[in-house]
Amino acid sequence: MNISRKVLTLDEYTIQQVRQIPNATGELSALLRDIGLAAKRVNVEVNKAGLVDILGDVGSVNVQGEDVKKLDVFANDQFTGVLQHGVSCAGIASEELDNYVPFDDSESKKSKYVCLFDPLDGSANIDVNVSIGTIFGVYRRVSAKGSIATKEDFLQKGTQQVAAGYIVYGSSTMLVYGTRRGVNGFTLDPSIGEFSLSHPDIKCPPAGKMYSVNHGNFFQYDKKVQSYINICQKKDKSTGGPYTQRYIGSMVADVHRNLIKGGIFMYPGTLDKPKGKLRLLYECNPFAFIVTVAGGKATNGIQRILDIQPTELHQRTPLFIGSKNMMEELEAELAK
Ligand code: P6P
Repeated sequence: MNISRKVLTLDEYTIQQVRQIPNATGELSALLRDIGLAAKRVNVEVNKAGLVDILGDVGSVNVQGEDVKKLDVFANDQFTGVLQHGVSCAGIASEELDNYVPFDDSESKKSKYVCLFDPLDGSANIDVNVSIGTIFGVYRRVSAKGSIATKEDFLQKGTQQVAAGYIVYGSSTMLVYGTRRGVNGFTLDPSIGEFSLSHPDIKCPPAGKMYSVNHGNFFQYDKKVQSYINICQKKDKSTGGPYTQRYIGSMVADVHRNLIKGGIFMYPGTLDKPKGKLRLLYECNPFAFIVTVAGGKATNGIQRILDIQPTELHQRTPLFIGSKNMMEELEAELAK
């Protein structure tokens, strides 16, 4: 008897993937389910952040030199905890932690994946109820299974990701993840407490009408970047300009919107920060993987984000990411 199930939950979908992929061990699917569980726990706290004394700074300062908010710490602990107590992850690296954390228990050491994440990106927006998010990337470890994870496991090019995703805690809570087989979006259904497949096979529209950049830094940008931003603002039948400017100041929200509707997000280098602000390993690489699989592009202005060989965990990179046609317009401007 074939029981029809209108909407697959994240768990059902990931298990279906295991059934469909020959020789799949189910480890990656189990890791994604672990992330979904942590996301549900973080979602509860994010949704009540204004009601309980969970706001406000812990008083400590993280490796980024930013005041750490209690939700950052909570989220970091949730994602670290589910991955450490699961059966699929040999270690993690997090924006909130100075160094990577290899899991030294025997079960974790047998795992073949490591995970890097920004547990709560955009946390400065928590106090004003603007959408925030979690970003993660999953790599097959390069060190031997059974041994303790090493730094090389975490310093791999973005092309080596086996999966990447994000959770956006917004008007609804969505978990979006991609593998080489495609990108799928799951919306949290409060009635059953499960992420349910709401956006199957997401494709990034090749053209869009929105550009996202912090105009406050305009005069610090490279002249060619300024020139592209001017193109975005000009009426021009060939480009469909002028575009609408949308910048939330929360990368997950901005890039998610552009992925679904089409658009380009830019965090260029500035005179003060030539490498920009965003982190390569756990902010730019996961989004570059997702947007590229969905048909878009992502560069640092010179090369593909996914091709950059990392040298340190918290290194920054300029980021240009979004719809293929818009990215090619930008690249033409940068090449002049
Ligand atoms: P700015 C949030 O702090 C964040 O890391 C990203 O989520 C966001 O896109 C960016 O910084 C905003 O930075 O300098 O424009 O405020």
